[in-house]
Amino acid sequence: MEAVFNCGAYRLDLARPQVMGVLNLTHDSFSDGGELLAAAGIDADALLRRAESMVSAGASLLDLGAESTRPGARPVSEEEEVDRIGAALTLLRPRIDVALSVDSSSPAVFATAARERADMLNDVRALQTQGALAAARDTGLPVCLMHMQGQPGTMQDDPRYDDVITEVRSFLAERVATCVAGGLSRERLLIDPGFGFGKRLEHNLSLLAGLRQLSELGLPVLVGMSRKRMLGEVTGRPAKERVAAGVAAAVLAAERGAWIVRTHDVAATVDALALLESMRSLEGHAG
Ligand code: 7PJ
Repeated sequence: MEAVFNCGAYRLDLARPQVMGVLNLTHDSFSDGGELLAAAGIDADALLRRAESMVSAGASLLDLGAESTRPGARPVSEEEEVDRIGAALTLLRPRIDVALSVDSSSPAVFATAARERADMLNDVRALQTQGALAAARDTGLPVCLMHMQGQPGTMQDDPRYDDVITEVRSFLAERVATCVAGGLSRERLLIDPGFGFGKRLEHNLSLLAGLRQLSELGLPVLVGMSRKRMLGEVTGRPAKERVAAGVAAAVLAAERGAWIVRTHDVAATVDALALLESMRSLEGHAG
């Protein structure tokens, strides 16, 4: 029987890794800040072109984010976030035929996302913001719950763990239980260890190596390592030169059971995962 994940208007094949393209509607993202914004808001031409090229490169989801979580980033007001996400969905929804995800922690943004026919919510705060769990539940959409230690502005100051895998897994298990108790069914949930969110290199590498232990929670796993500092620490390269390391990270994660890989570099990631999948099909291996 084919296993599918119901993602808004889309049904995604759980037996094959999926690629999620990142569309940043922020001025100060470290990886591609400001490229999709104009003085008056979103740059519609640039955004549509980027989205279309990610879809033709094989992305099955696109993730729209308007809040920068980078330490030191200018805070974006909820109103600004609602406006940018609303405008982006109004532009993309009729023109882009893949699942559209919204990267936010805000109840008002969740409501806008559902109204503008987004397919998924992606919350780096795992629905811990006041009112977020109920607002997400009411959208009927699936939600990715991510682990973060601390808060974006200060999370990299001094991250500490006794056992990072056990702590991240327990946090996610607790959030899943709370969400299910709050009316979000398990079928709507995904989990993410949150690479780079309150983690040193050694923590990120332990999580990557031990990713299988997160799949044991029985929920689809999403990972995002694309262009992140952990790749810079390993290669010595600046953000835009981390594509090869990011692709390697995507393959290592998918081999360890990750289902969705969130990336800025869709074409290269899709090709690399195609190799993994062709090898697996020869082995008669699934998952
Ligand atoms: C992640 C995210 C991630 C999920 C960002 C960046 C920073 N959402 N949003 N997982 N990272 N679920 O793209 O480098 O790792 S923003």
